[in-house]
Amino acid sequence: MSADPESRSLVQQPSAASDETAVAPEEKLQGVSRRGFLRAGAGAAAVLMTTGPAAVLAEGHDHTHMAKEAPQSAKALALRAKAEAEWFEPFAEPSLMSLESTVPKSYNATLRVIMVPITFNDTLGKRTENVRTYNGEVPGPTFRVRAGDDLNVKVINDLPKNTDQFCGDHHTSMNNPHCFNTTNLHVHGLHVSPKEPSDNVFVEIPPKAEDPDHPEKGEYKFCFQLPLFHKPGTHWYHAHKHGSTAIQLVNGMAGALIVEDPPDKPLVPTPFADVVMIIQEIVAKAEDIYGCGPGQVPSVLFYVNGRYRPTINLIAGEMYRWRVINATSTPRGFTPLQLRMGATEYAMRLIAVDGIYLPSPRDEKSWLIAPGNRADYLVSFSSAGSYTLYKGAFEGPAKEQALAEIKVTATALKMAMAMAIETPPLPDYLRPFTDAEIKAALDAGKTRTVTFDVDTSTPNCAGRFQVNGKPFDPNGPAIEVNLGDTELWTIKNTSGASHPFHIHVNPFQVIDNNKKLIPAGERYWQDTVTVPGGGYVTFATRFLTFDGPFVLHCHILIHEDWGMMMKVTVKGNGYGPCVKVP
Ligand SMILES: [Cu+2]
Repeated sequence: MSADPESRSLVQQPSAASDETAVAPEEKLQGVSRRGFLRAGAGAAAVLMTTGPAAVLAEGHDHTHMAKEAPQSAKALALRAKAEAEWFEPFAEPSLMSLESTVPKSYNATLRVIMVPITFNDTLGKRTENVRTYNGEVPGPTFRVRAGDDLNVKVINDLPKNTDQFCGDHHTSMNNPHCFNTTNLHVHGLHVSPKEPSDNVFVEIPPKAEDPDHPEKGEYKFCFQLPLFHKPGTHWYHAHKHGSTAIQLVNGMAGALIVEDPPDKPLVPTPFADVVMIIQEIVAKAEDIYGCGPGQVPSVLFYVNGRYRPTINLIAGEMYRWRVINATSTPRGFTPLQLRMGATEYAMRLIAVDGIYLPSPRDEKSWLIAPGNRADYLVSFSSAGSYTLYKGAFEGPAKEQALAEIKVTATALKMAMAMAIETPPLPDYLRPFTDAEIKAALDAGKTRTVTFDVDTSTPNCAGRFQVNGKPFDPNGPAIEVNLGDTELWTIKNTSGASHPFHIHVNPFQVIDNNKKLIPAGERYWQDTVTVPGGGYVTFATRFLTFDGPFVLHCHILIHEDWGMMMKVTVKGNGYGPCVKVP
């Protein structure tokens, strides 16, 4: 959405002071200045926009179409009012994680994994189901940290004992979903060491209840030391224990992990509010997520921050940063994100993908956010109105669904903002690939092909989902690369449907998306890319900073649990876990 081209005033008006707005003072949290955020209910956090340089307004998008909307019939309005009364809740952000600090830039936090009853109110009716959560919340609380921070997270597994049939039989059960109450923690998008006790997804934390004499086995203390040069951005954390990843995610075990912009190089202009929006499907029972084959899984609804079609209240003329995280785990979760009023689609200004700023913002009416992906937008509405944020239809079971209602109110005080967007510069390790670097990698034979395969000859789904023709084997051969190398990888998808490829630790830039060459100026960084059925994606990547083993996998996490994952080992002398990286 763009501001009204007629309004070129850059004069700062006082914050629109409606009943729904409160100016939150700069909040001092453990010695680190942190901004206020949108809070439960309709409250809007407020940081007054700073006066930016005078700027030419961006092209307007379809706002003239608003006048063409046909008035809704009285019956339609009555039905909508009834639906709103029954389901629609106010928007709420996830809670903010409490970070305790004894030393500057070193924080301690606790994630307690517990089964709690959560009540859902949606088209399936009002019901209460027991789900696995972090700290009893769906989604989990939001972490906000900065480059150079040392984040220590203690995970306490207070889930009940494992009772599922394949738990405890590692030999035959590796790619059968198993041990639904054993967990671990992955920091998706962070450039940190993959070695224990950092971002190692081979860690297994059993429920404390399994060994009452040794409750310490049910606790694990992770440390995530962010390099001083770490990129800012929207990242996330979630459980990643092979065999239970998908069930724990669809229960709700995911949360935002925001690396804030450097204070000396902020996003300009400063958004009025900085809002986390986590898209989740919520399914309580394992049998409802791991049903093998069409028709064996129930239809699923999608939620934003644990709420069904929440209503987001915004003020016309203000600019909002939306940090959208796709935390879904099934083929239904592909989300082309769209903003509409009636049948009219509006472009939203995309500024970052997978947490990393784009070389220049782009206006997108429909942007595919696959399971695992993030997308950051700047949105500003020029006038009052009601809009709907949609998860558009994708392939097969990925049906269209309204995700949130957006109500924009105008105030007499607030003029639409003209703005030139300046994003913080990327750190050197994310400099774009030059043709020379790509050619050098080609000449040195630093190319590799990875295939995602679905072997339909298997009797059930366990082991059917494969990488390079084999289901996941943690003890099998790994893809080995050298620290410091640039490589060109082609990910081929031999199946008939799309799969989102994800790799840990280092992001990549796609240079060829299924025969569409991406020019240097349009490339951007990502850690998850959708590989179309029968197609391929070629990307360039650098293995930097950290050595050790990690994984690549399909981010449709039921596929990962069924075997679509492979180990990657970076050889060399990189920084170890929990070590300051200058
Ligand atoms: Cu997949």
